[in-house]
Amino acid sequence: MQVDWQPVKTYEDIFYHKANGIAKITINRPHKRNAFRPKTVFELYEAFCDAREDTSIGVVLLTGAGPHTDGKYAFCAGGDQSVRGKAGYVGDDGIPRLNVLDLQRLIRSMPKVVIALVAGYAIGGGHVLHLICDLTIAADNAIFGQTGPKVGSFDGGFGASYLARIVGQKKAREIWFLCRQYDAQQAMDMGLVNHIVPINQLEAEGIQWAQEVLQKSPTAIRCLKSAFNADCDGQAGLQELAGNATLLYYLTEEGAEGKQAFLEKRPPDFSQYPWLP
Ligand code: S0N
Repeated sequence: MQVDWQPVKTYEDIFYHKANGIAKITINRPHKRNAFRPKTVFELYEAFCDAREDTSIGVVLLTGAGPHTDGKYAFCAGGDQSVRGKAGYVGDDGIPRLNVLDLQRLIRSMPKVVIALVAGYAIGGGHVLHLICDLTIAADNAIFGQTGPKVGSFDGGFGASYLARIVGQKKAREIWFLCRQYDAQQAMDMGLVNHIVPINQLEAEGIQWAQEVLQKSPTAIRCLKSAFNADCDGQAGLQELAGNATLLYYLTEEGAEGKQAFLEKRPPDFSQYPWLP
């Protein structure tokens, strides 16, 4: 399945396209196995915000450009270690950051379905990025793993606790403590991946899944996503779920009566709305 991707904006570290209700965001640093620097993350954040705000978009595909000139593919190899300073990843402004955490929260909380299309390496912070996505489709050459304890870092947030929710405590500890790499089938067996396809079918499969989602009710999908999140995300998760309840209430005549009465400077009349059991 193919669509006619239209470029949205030109960036330095990513590509950003849209077509048929789908946004496609591609990390474009194949010479670094698509490792992210602060600029990459700022660009990703901007594109994801645009996709969230665009009411014609229901699904975002997140993927990595490739193959590199050496023939190898990567989804993302995590934080760019060559710009890692003493207190975080350092951008052109000289300020150390770990701004990927903002991106993780945006992907998780946006009321659209985000699908990771993983070809090649999803390693370190790149592995956490695919983990955060709602669904993951892997190419048959995909390789998954964490490297933190090997390279002097760790993600104790979603990268640890949400990973454990998905693969279980024992397996999550194995993944982090041993820093092994796992192939697509092993990742599938752990529940990290929804589907595996040959590399040349990865994007078409992603489009197919996106189109299936797009046939469904946007409100049902947004409430379900926030309900899944609420289970793990504490008060922030409840805030998301409750925000959707408020949205639905605004859409009722009962909710509108309160606002209308205030604007008309009269007492509200809720008498026609039953106290349902
Ligand atoms: C991906 C790997 C396994 C691929 O191996 P392969 O195929 O042998 O290729 P290489 O020759 O190693 O790499 C090709 C070129 O790409 C460069 N490169 C690859 N990865 C990175 C990277 N992460 N940073 C910078 N450059 C990278 C290589 O240097 C090489 O370049 P040339 O050709 O010029 O030599 C293998 O590359 C690999 O293991 N990469 C490193 C993976 C890694 O350790 N990533 C960092 C892990 N940590 C994070 O991501 C932390 C960030 C984070 O998200 C976070 C979040 C929340 C809280 C805390 C953190 C945190 O931990 O800080």
